[in-house]
Amino acid sequence: MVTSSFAIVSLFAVLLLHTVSPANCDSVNQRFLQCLDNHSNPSYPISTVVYTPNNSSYSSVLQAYIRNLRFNESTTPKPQLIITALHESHIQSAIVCAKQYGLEMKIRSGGHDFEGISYWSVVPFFILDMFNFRSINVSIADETAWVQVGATLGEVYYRIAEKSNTHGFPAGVCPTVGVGGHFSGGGYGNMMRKYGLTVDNIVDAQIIDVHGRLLNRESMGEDLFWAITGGGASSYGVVIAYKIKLVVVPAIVTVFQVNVTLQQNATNIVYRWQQVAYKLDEDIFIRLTMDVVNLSSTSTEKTIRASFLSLFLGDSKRLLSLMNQGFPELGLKPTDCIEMTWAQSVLYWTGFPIGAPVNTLLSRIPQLLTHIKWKSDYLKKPISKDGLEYTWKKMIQLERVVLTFNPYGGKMAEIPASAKPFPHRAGNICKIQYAVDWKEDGVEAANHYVNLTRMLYGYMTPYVSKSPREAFLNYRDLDLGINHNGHNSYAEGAVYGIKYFKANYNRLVQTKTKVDPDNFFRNEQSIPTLPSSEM
Ligand SMILES: Cc1cc2nc3c(=O)[nH]c(=O)nc-3n(C[C@H](O)[C@H](O)[C@H](O)COP(=O)(O)OP(=O)(O)OC[C@H]3O[C@@H](n4cnc5c(N)ncnc54)[C@H](O)[C@@H]3O)c2cc1C
Ligand SMILES: *[C@@H]1O[C@H](CO)[C@@H](O)[C@H](O)[C@H]1NC(C)=O
Ligand SMILES: *[C@@H]1O[C@H](CO)[C@@H](O)[C@H](O)[C@H]1NC(C)=O
Ligand SMILES: *[C@@H]1O[C@H](CO)[C@@H](O)[C@H](O)[C@H]1NC(C)=O
Ligand SMILES: *[C@@H]1O[C@H](CO)[C@@H](O)[C@H](O)[C@H]1NC(C)=O
Ligand SMILES: *[C@@H]1O[C@H](CO)[C@@H](O)[C@H](O)[C@H]1NC(C)=O
Ligand SMILES: *[C@@H]1O[C@H](CO)[C@@H](O)[C@H](O)[C@H]1NC(C)=O
Ligand SMILES: *[C@@H]1O[C@H](CO)[C@@H](O)[C@H](O)[C@H]1NC(C)=O
Ligand SMILES: *[C@@H]1O[C@H](CO)[C@@H](O)[C@H](O)[C@H]1NC(C)=O
Ligand SMILES: CC(=O)N[C@H]1CO[C@H](CO)[C@@H](O)[C@@H]1O
Repeated sequence: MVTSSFAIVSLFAVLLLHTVSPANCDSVNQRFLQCLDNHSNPSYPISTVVYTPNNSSYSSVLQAYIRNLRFNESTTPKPQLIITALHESHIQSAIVCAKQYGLEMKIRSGGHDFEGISYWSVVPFFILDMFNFRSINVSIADETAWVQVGATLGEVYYRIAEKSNTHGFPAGVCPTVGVGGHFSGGGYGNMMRKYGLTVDNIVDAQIIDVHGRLLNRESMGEDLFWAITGGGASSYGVVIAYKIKLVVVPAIVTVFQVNVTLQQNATNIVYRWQQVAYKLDEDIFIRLTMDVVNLSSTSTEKTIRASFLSLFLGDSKRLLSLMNQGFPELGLKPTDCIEMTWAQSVLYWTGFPIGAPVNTLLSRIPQLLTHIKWKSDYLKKPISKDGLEYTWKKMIQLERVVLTFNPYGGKMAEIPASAKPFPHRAGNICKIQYAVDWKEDGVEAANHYVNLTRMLYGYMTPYVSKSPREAFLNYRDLDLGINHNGHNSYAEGAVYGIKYFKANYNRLVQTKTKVDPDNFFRNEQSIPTLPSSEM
């Protein structure tokens, strides 16, 4: 706590320093632009994709992929320029010139980073925006696909579903999330108990490294391939595309959502969920979300609503029989079960009405665009009924924080913790997430709501993983520690690195030191390099 509040205070100090020196930036900018031109491939002139604050489209290009309005404030530091790369040579020029002028490069694909670190920084920076790299080539014959980083998950799902109703891919549940950050940071979704994480289903990648070389899995080597499948690619290079292995899904899947309040025995059912959800047949995934609601439409008294949202890879008959055996306490009824295709289930899970056309997956308009703060935790032992009741009491006091448990077990528990940088495998009941969103702009509202997640996170301390208190990289959380000047030591990086990666942190640092010894690819929570004496 001491370290993180210090980090936050210092962050704002640095932020103030940098907002008052625009004159200097302009001349850097001119030379930087000239450098880009000098290194531009004449067949693909870079000037057509460079936006400075002078271009009338600069603000709309910047805002197009801001997916957390907490970082859409006038006080949010702005990039000196944005390069909306259309060709690999644009990426190579950006790297060469950023190295030459010491300008920090932020890489943005879908812009869903919870802390917005793909599009703002406390030091002078520019954005390499990858949204134009969005081609997807699906081969049902090979059961693989090449997917560029600027594609969204919804586009990936749609392109698969267009060719086959018995193939799918295990990635996140929100269709507008970008491939670049999601795939490089782990990626989980409602098929993880059957097929593992997104990164467990990636077979190749293309990356541009600090020397501007375009590498594939074979030429980058297994260490780097391992690092960019869960360790966050932004410490290592610019990923262009990933090759994924499709998975088999039934032509008909079943979904349900059952809600119960405290008055409807929620405490007992939630208690039971913790014991069974991670042990059920791996075709069943039941997400548990708890929020605070009014007791009734005529009462202002508060209660907790526990919502059980499920995807089952099979028909409703088999689901009902498995639930009767494994989790009868939920009381699932035939009328709760809805059969549909896998692609339709993606839309159902993200809140679209039943019957929404499948091409809704192609929409890049986020369903929820607001101010957000999320945090994560891991649960290793069931919380006692007393512990649950204490949690409900605290949630009702805070009112706005939504608590979600995503069950692990199944395939997740079979994959070794070192197979990928993501270490949270066997021994976890579920991942916990804390989420709050709000409508009001401004620092005051942000401080108020962000504090709510920190308070609940504090109350949950006795129940969750310890030493380290584990966290999920794709749920980026700057409260866990921050890299002020872009040059963390091994120990400073370990403050957040061990929470995200546990023992895998070491291999990430060693790989980083090998492929980017001068630490060009850096951000607020990047992997540090080792001094040469420690190699
Ligand atoms: C509404 C919402 C729902 C979510 N649901 C899920 C979910 O179901 N499952 C889950 O696992 N996660 C989920 N997430 C988290 C999400 O996976 C991460 O935020 C992810 O990093 C977003 O990827 P992006 O490309 O959209 O983000 P960006 O903000 O573009 O990038 C995130 C990070 O990756 C880096 N990066 C991006 N592209 C590249 C690249 N091409 N090369 C190198 N580095 C790159 C960025 O620099 C940044 O550090 C959700 C997030 C949101 C906001
Ligand atoms: C760009 O190239 C021109 C002509 O070769 C050279 O004079 C200039 O210094 C270069 N500028 C930068 C910023 O690289
Ligand atoms: C922006 O325009 C102003 C005046 O129109 C000019 O002085 C400045 O150099 C331009 N900056 C860039 C980065 O093009
Ligand atoms: C982001 O901020 C700009 C400038 O204040 C505003 O015009 C825009 O509407 C905001 N974006 C969203 C989605 O609210
Ligand atoms: C998909 O195929 C097209 C045409 O061959 C090619 O231009 C594109 O780069 C491919 N995309 C990926 C991600 O491999
Ligand atoms: C509540 O749950 C407990 C434990 O599962 C069960 O024994 C009890 O019968 C349930 N009560 C009601 C009213 O359903
Ligand atoms: C719940 O009650 C509050 C008053 O405490 C009221 O403002 C709010 O609109 C109610 N919410 C719903 C969903 O009815
Ligand atoms: C169940 O709870 C969820 C919140 O988790 C809510 O969105 C949904 O509308 C609820 N469903 C019903 C039928 O009340
Ligand atoms: C949240 O705000 C309250 C009231 O200002 C304060 O006492 C508390 O320390 C804050 N908690 C955290 C975790 O920041
Ligand atoms: C994309 C685009 O139109 N960029 C222009 C922005 O403005 C500079 C000059 O200031 C032009 O060179 C770019 O072509």
